[in-house]
Amino acid sequence: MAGLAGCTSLADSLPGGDSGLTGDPTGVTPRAPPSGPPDKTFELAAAPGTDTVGVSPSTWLYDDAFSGPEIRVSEGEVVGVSLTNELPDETSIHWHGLPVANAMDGVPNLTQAPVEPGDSFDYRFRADPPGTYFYHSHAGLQLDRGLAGPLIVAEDEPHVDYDDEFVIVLDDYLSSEPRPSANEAEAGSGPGGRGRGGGPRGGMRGGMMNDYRPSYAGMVMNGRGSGDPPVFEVSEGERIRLRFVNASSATTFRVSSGGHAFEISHADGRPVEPVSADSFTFGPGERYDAIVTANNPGTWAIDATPVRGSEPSARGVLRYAGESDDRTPTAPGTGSRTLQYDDLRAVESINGIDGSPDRTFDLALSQGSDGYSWAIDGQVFPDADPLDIREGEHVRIRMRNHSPVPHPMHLHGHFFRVGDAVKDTVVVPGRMGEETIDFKADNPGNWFFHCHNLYHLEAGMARVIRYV
Ligand SMILES: [Cu+2]
Repeated sequence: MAGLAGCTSLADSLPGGDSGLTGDPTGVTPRAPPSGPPDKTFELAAAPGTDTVGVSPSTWLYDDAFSGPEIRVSEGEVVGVSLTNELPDETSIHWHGLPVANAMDGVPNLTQAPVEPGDSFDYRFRADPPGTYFYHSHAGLQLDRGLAGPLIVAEDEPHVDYDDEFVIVLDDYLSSEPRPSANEAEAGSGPGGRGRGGGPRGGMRGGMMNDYRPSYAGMVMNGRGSGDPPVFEVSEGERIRLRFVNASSATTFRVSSGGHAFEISHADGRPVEPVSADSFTFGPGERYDAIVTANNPGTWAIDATPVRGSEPSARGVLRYAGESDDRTPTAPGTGSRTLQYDDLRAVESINGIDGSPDRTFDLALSQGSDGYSWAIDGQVFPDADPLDIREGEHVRIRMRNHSPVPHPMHLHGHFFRVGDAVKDTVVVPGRMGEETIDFKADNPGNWFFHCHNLYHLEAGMARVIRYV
């Protein structure tokens, strides 16, 4: 049996105890989902998969597609998605980055009851603001089985010009069942360990910290390994918008393209002043949109290289019309300009989240004292206090990372300011790295705030942000 500790134990930590689902334990009334018939409807079936790059019996997919089918809607539309659970476990869907009404946020036992095997659930939300998002299961380690897909909310009036676009979903791929890192403490004897290559990197043996990361079978771009890369065909003179999604569970990628610089136009879906970079790195849950100007004919590789893993890069091919399809793509050079958060300037107003905050949390990110759990300010979820805020407040969270590994911290239900950018996921670098986020408390409810490294989340690196 797969461990779903984060799922089954979550309710215990909630205000109101086991019954603390979408109820109203603090007297705060969450926003209602949009009423009336949806402008667009989609159906997604979550089921064990057959159509994958690998041969894993533990791959679970939406509509048997890896990545899941693209959901594309227009800005402002009311979207209905009917999820049918054909899995042997309970599940849910989270609309990562989109500030939906609390009851639609898809965190089992926090914002909804889990969707039981054989059951279905109708999600409804307004597609606003526009941007590059993704959807994924928020139950246990299901994301690492392949339950994720892109969600694109098209702008009415983009702030950058382009002729065509491609969505590029990056993922890490397991050939066996994902296991919680806690099992690593038992010398690989846990369930689901069959057939796994390698082992824990680190662990407490020898005094090393447990920097658990699974041994992935490979990295994929749009569900395809580097031996069979997706091809993005372009014509000379075009400007191409590439929507990059890091849908992985535990991989930070460095992304670059042969022969072309990126003009970064959006961070986590939100428009930024276009800024040029040869490469960018992004952690699990982050997205960047990049414009590429097709002014260098040929066949070029777009490579996404794991920053901390040893797996081969995921690869795509940028091919100009008329180029032979048997030409080997030219790999990226070692460009010098890597995007930094400080390069990002939000196009939108940051009114309400500039100036001094009404409330500040100082949170240390660290390894738990037992050597495998992960803590926020010394507390390991679900044995962790909620962070209480009030509607209308400007809330600041200062994070300091006392561990050597990066933590991609994600806030549900809200965008936040980081530097001069607006995002929903921020990587706090290891070795005393710091990041500060500011957000306006404008979406009442109980919201998850957690590390988007799935194995850190599962090992306790989460809190509930609670409106009181
Ligand atoms: Cu983490």
